[in-house]
Parts: sequence; C-alpha cells; structure tokens
Amino acid sequence: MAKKEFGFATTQIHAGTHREDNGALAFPIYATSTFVFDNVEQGAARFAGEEEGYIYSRLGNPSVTQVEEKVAALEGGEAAMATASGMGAISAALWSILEAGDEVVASDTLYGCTFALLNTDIQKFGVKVTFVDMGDPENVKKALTEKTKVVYFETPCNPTLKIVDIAAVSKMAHDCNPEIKVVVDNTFPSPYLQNPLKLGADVVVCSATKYINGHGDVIAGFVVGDAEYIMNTKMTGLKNMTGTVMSPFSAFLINRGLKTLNLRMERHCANAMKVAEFLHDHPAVDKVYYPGLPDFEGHEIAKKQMHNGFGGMLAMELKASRDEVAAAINKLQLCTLAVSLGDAETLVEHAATMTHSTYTKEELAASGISEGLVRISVGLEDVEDIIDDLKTVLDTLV
Ligand code: 3LM
Repeated sequence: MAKKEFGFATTQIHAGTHREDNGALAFPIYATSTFVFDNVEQGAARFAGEEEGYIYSRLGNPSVTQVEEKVAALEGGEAAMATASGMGAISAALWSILEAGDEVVASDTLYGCTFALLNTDIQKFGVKVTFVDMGDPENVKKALTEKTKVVYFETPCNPTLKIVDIAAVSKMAHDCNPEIKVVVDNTFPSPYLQNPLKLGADVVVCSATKYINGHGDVIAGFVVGDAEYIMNTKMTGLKNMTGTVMSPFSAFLINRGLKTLNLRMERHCANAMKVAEFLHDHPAVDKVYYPGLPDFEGHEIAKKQMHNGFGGMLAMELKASRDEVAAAINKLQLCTLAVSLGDAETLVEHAATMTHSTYTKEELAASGISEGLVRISVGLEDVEDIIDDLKTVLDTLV
C-alpha cells in the first residue's frame, strides 16, 4: 500500500495487500507447507536470516503475512504475529517473555482459560502470578515488585465488562520499571473501538475468533507489538514453544471478515446500547453490565479509551434463582445458546458454568462474577427482534 496514512476503513480493506503477478483481487490462499529454494545457498541464506523469503509455513506464509500486516496497521503496532487461536496468542506472548522466578500482576477478571493458564499452568514453571482488581489502578501499584515482568489484563473484562484504565495502569507499571511489558487482551472491543498500544500498553493480544473475523467460522488470534518483540515471539513463543500457527485458510477468512470490521462494530454497538437500555428498565433484571450505560462503573474511563463506541458485549443479573435463570434462557428462540462472541448471531451463555467454569466458587465471588450472570454477545440482527425474544422470556419472570 502507498505510504500515505489512511483512515480505519481504508486500512481494514487495503493494508497488507501485495498484488500478485496474476492480478487476483482477493488475496490467494497459499495452501503449501513448504517453499522451494533455487539452490542450497539460497536455502542456507534464508535460514541464516541473510535473505528475505519464505521457508516453511510454521515460520511464515504469504496469506498469513498479509493479515499480520493488516492487524498491525489497525492496532497501531509495528508488527503482528498470527496464531491458531486466541489462547495460542496469549500463551506464545507470555512464554516468550517469562522465565522461572519472574512475576506477573494480572487482573482478577479474565476469560476462563486465560485465568486457568495464569492461575495454574504457567505457575508450574516457577512463575508467580498475583491477581488484583484492576478497576482501581492503585491495586496494581501495590502488587508490583522488582520481579514483575508482565502486567496482564482485558478491558472490558470477560464477562463482567469491568473497565481497566489502560493509560493509568501502563504508566504505573512503566514508572515502576520501564522494562515491564503491559499486555492487554483487546478481544472485546476490537481495534476499531480501542487501541491499547496508543494508550501506553506494550503488547496487544486477541482472539480473532471473535469480532476480527466476525462470522463464527474460524479459531484464530494475534499478538501485536514492536518489531523486535514480535520477531522474538515468533522465533521462540510461536516457532519453538507452541507451534500454534494460523492456517492460510483461516488467514483468508479473516482477511475477508476484516473488510467490514468498522461497519459490523458500529451495528454491534448500536444494537447493544438498545438492548442494554431495554434490560436496564425491565423489572425482572437486577443489574445490567454495559460500559455505555451512564450509571455503569467505569463508564467515564470507557468513554475516554473506547474511541468509537462501547462494544457489543453485555451481561445481566436477574431477580431469580439460578435454576429459574437457566429455565428462562432455555426458552429463547432467536438468541442462540452458545459460548463465543462477536458473531452476526446474538449469543447467550451462562458464564459461571461455561466460559468461567475454570474459576472455583470462591474465585468467582472474589472477581464479582455472580452465579446468575448471563452474558450476551449482541449480534447484527434487527434489534427489535432481539429485544422481542428477550422480552418474551423475561416477562415470564415478573
Ligand atoms: C468466550 N472466549 O466465549 P480462542 N481472550 C478473550 C476471550 O474471550 C477468549 C480468548 C481470549 C470465549 C470462547 S469458551 C470455550 C469460548 C477475551 C475466548 C481465547 O482461543 O480463540 O478461543 O480465544 O468468552
């Protein structure tokens, strides 16, 4: 693409595009595991890093490079690394920074598998993790030590939508030690709504399974950061430690999905705001978690750092027992009972027994994830139809 800096919509369509010799408009799927060398000298030069060019698709593939360049441009990072899943991105990002004896300060409210990785699996290798409520940045300050290498959080958090002040936490971490990597999971907002790197964070990780792809047909992830960190993470975290590379077919689908990211996010945000307002006023609903509601804790910070809207994710607590909640959501007709998020379809799930079943009862309570919390990924359907479906079910609880 030309050097001029384009707007978001132009970037999501054109960044990373290298027209191939045959002129195909859609970027091809390079379904190949390996690449042919002209001679032994060329192969050796590529392995030695003395000549640019592809070697083997675990180390790089043109279809994958293309979406890496696109996502780096959308997040405002120097470089990106594509992975086979969001968890692949998170684990590769962390494995390549941490070693035994290091410490992580992590948010207490995280996607369930990320929590499991930090709460159990990574600790087997001698890494200490301290979980804090990052709704108050002062808690981060108190937890930092000279051994802290990573500060890790999501914002809005999964599933309570708690907001963490990216600029404040990044400054606190870097004031303590400029070498600390502040790693932010940007899955919920997507790069259209929030760019943590521009707010002081060092690394963005995300599940591209969600809004980035947007069509519920891919599992994928990205890590974005400065060129040196991404090169190191590719060479260690991805190539050697996890091997969780993105397939060329997933890259093709993600490239296609990304071309409409801003349009989809605008509709997700508009629909979610209307659903949140409806739920807020419904007598069966005890509490609505949506950063766009003026009475939501964290609304002012969300307004500051989510520059294009408050996203498509919300959660609610009902004035009903856990069993009544389950019976009610079983009756939904249009809204679909499924985990995951960011798809065209509205998806509803019960966090405590599904996405966050990796938390014990006590850990759920400590993180403010109530047993009755129902999470909704508001889709792209006509919002009146989504609200009608929810109303029919909620009215039975009044
Ligand atoms: C979910 N979340 O329904 P993959 N970071 C965040 C996420 O929400 C997720 C990941 C990383 C859900 C998946 S639960 C079995 C389904 C904030 C995933 C991990 O590896 O691409 O699934 O991303 O909340």
